[in-house]
Amino acid sequence: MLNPTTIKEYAYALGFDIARITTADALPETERVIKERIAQGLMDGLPWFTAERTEVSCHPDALLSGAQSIITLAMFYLTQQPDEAQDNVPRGRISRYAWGDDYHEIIKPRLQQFATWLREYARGEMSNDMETRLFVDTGRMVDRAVAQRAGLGWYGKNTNILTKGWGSWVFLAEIVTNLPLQSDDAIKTSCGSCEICLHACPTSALPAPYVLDNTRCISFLTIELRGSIPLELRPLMGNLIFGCDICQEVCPVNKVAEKRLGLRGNPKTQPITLQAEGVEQPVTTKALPILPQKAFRPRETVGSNPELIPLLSLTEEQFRERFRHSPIRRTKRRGLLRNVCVALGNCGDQQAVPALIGALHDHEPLVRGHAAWALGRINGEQAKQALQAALLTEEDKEVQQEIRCALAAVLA
Ligand code: B12
Repeated sequence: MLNPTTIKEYAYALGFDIARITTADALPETERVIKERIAQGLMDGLPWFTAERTEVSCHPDALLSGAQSIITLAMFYLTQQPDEAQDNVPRGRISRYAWGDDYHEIIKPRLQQFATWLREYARGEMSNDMETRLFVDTGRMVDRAVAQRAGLGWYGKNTNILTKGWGSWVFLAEIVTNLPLQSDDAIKTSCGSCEICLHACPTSALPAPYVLDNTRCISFLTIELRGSIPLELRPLMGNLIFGCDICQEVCPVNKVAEKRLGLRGNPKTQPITLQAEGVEQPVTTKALPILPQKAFRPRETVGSNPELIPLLSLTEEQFRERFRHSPIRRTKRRGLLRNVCVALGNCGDQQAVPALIGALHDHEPLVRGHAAWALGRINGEQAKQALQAALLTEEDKEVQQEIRCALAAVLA
């Protein structure tokens, strides 16, 4: 059998922070739970997340014929926050994973390099060809369930995998292979009686431990939802414009990780890449070739709390340029501007009124509708007049309805 330590050393040398191995056995309990969640409507809004998908994702041999092992990997993204401006302009909040480049772009090339190396390393060990399949987030794989089984971390009550050293601030990835490898044991840690995350969620998207209601999760509402944000949830979203970290930020395990890495208590300390106590130390073996890879770093053009008003005047081209490598591309311009309108409505700042009046005439109905909502919430004579005028020319039925609701709020 191949030496699992050598495989893990290569993972660390490639820049992964945790590497563990589990079998490619099916995950019947995971399949049962996921199907139950789907049946309860808790995954509504994600049309691709079906029971049929689960029949593949929970059966690694359906992903790779003859699969025997899964190498589970984590890369932490607990970086220094780009300078948070203290001024009087309305600002939004972007979730931590989106401060830097899209993690799929950062992790995929490393997985490919890993697979190439593994093929070389396994040469002679296998009578048949060695096969691999690589996963990071988007594939039909249950990233968290296999990470838990491999002992990479444990399930937090907010449903994220918590790790020793980096808390839940890690991306997960896997290599499924037909190589037989010695597997690791799951770890016994749990959240104990702590339920801070459940109570912190502003939209009550965590109705019980280990249960997430996708339809209420701000991450879903700001990233995945293509249409209008439900009216009753908008006031609860604060200034979050892309993703949400609240259930992670309040987590005591995460706070310890942030402190350990110098990100709490002394905000000017540079983030460090040292491995935390209790976590396997990375060993860079010179004999193993490592190609340079792009690192996860916050990008200034994206920031973590951008000014909201200028975002409303982004053209399609400027949006593409500013968020070229960012996960924020996923919302498209119209999704981001929709979120910006909601955040501005929640800030309630009169400074935003002229820009929102401009957005009432955006070419996207989605943006016009949410701009109307924001104006209704900010209120004032200027907002009222603009809404009344827009109602005379607006042709889209849904937007007309948004304007009427906003006017009702203004006139109430
Ligand atoms: C769909 C999805 C979403 C959806 C839906 C979330 C959801 N309900 O799962 C939305 C868009 C909302 C979302 C949001 C986020 N996501 Co997401 N998402 C996924 C995706 C693609 C599938 C997740 C899935 O299978 N969900 C189905 C549910 C039912 O599975 P589950 O939550 O694991 O459920 C298990 C537990 O409930 C457990 N369980 C049940 N009962 C009990 C009882 C006990 C005692 C225990 C211990 C366990 C337990 O068993 C269930 C089945 O395994 C994965 C990538 C992947 N391919 O796996 C990323 C992934 C889960 N997301 C990730 C991230 C980073 C996020 C966000 C933090 C992004 C952000 N900042 O906005 C938020 C976090 C929200 C949250 N609290 O979970 C990371 C999580 C990394 C980590 N450390 O865990 C992943 C793994 C992507 C990656 N490769 O890094 N996500």
